[in-house]
Amino acid sequence: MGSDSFINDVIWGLSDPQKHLPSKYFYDEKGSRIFQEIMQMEEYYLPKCEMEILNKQSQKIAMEINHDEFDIIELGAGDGTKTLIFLEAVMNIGKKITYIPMDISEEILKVNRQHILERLPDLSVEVLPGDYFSTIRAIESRPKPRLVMFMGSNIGNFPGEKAIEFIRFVNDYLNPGDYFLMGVDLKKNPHVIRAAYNDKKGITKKFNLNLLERINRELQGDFNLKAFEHYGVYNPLDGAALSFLVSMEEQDVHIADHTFHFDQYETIHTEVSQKYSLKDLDQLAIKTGFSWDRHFTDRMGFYSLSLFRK
Ligand code: AVI
Repeated sequence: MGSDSFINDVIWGLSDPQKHLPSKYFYDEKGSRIFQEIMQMEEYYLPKCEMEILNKQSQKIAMEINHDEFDIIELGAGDGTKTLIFLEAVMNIGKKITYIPMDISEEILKVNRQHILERLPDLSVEVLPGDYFSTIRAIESRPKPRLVMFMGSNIGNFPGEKAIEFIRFVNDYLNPGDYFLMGVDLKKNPHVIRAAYNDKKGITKKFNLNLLERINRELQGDFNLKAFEHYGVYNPLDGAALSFLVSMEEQDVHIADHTFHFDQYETIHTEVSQKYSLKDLDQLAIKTGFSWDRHFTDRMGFYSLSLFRK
């Protein structure tokens, strides 16, 4: 089923007058490895900022949650390294919690569980593997109040109105008095944002090009990777960092039974990484059905952990 929708999405995206490919396909095994490299990059400030907020303000965030006992559901939890800091802070102020990490990868959830329990052996952890658009349904039958977490600035990869749709979708699974905590990259000096998506070592370029490589590998495409350049741009007018692959020559590319023509300098749009201001986030909270919000930022004001209450 997976590769079926991959081929359909690729054919659909490359048939559009402005060619595009969905960024979710970056993350095959190789792409996930390159993403780990991105997370270590000097220019890519996002993980460092999120970590700083978690280290310094987890207790403050935890104190805002008006429940003594609740479930913590994390969407796209990964290995839980960062969340551990938050969970520990919540437990340290005497709250009773169950942690429910959701992730597409069953493997990573095993690592997550082991990791968390080594440090917090008394915590109840119930992993839920699968696509969180489906696994989130499981929380409906749980009677306790809940906090849903969505970290890592992943909300930024939902283009335009899709971010609103997604948060509304999460909101539908919450009851009044439940919370949503989201990691968000903030609008800032445009040079800083631009550099984060145009690193000197070319790791982001490798990440972007891997999408074409993946099409070659899995869909028997014949992209000539040397004929494409990475182009990352940040537009301060709307706060969108956009990534493109630029065809440096006129060429035809074949995938399955299809031929796609590229003019010289024609682009494929591969990703949006939306940046928000704190005012944008207040608006977002209102638009998505929340009645209260608070922002916890790092000392540079680059990044926010934003807490919304329904
Ligand atoms: C996963 N996501 C939040 C990253 C971002 O910043 O949009 C993906 C990424 N793309 C290029 N560098 C990092």
